[in-house]
Amino acid sequence: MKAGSGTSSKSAGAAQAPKKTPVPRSVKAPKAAAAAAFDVPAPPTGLVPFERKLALGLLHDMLRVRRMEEQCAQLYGEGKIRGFLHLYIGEEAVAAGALRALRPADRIVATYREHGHALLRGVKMDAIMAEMFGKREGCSHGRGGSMHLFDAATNFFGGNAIVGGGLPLAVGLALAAKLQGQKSVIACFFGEGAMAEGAFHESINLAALWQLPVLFCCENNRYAMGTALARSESQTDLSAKAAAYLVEAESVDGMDVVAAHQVSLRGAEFVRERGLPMFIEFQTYRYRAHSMFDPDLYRDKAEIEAWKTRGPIHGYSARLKEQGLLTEAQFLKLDAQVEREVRHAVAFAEAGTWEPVADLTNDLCTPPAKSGAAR
Ligand SMILES: Cc1ncc(C[n+]2csc(CCOP(=O)(O)OP(=O)(O)O)c2C)c(N)n1
Ligand SMILES: [Mg+2]
Repeated sequence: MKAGSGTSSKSAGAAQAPKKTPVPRSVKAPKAAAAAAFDVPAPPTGLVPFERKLALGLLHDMLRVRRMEEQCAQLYGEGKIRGFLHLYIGEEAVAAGALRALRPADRIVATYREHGHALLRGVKMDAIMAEMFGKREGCSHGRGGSMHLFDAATNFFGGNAIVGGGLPLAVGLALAAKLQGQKSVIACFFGEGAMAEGAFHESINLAALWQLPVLFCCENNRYAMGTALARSESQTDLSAKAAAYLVEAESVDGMDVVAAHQVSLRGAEFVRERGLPMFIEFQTYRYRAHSMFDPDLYRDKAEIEAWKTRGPIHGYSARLKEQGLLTEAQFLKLDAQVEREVRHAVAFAEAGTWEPVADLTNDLCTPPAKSGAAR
């Protein structure tokens, strides 16, 4: 895995931001692509076995994440959001399926690709957008930016820029929950690239050894920056890798929100009731580049198009329509409602305030600088 870039939260400055590019509206089914050429499985089909409220709720969740992030990409091009920005576009079914399986007292730990997890956990879109802008009204008071969304009130423990960095935190939270006799689940989201890090092996080993309630949620989007899984790992069966630690492990189609939700319900119940860890591999795909700085030269554009045939939103909408749970008019209404929420969030962020220079040493672990003193 190539290290070194993609970790700093320093603002890059508007001058370095890429030129404004049109953001495609991407929930329509693409034309049939040569999916077979890239070994892309057929799109998920079949009955959506949920009652209508939940079925539409999952669609709403995915749309909120998609539209918010499309807007973020646009704002990045305009220089209003700066620094690093890692979009989750294409992977929404994972966060939507998993987060609806958790309870308010459960705790979530995520990566730098965490905007959707924060939103679906209950962090307000306004507060997320303000954080993206670096404004004081953001959920991390403008100090974190895209990679460090945090909200104690909803038990959302970040946002972590270090690959694998959330895993030991999740194990610590799980140990605390166990020692305090709480029956909560600590859900930790991480990419398949993190499974090459020592932190993964140390964390899953301790969780298994000490019987800690961690739900390990691996979002296998097939690439760690520009490195395809098979180029860096001898064992590409991620469930087998986790199972080596004697942890219950499952792999699931992460482009299918139905499967993602069902496995997450099973996983959360297993962890909560048995007090043991469980590992889930969600097989997914990111449609956008790794980050806004990535020219995305390591994969064929046709591969991306082929994966779009499995798009989690249009595929699921089509299934809902077939079942009579959704009409096109209802879809458009829902989408318009989400658009309004996004517009409100942008206006909120625009109207937000910058932290005054005088406050810059607040919340630091060092004594405040005396004027003129060397630091
Ligand atoms: C410890 C560490 N090494 C390297 C990096 C640089 N880096 C940022 S993201 C990334 C790829 C991680 O891929 P994966 O875990 O699959 O998550 P994805 O980005 O695909 O969601 C790398 C290598 C980092 N942030 N932290
Ligand atoms: Mg990855």
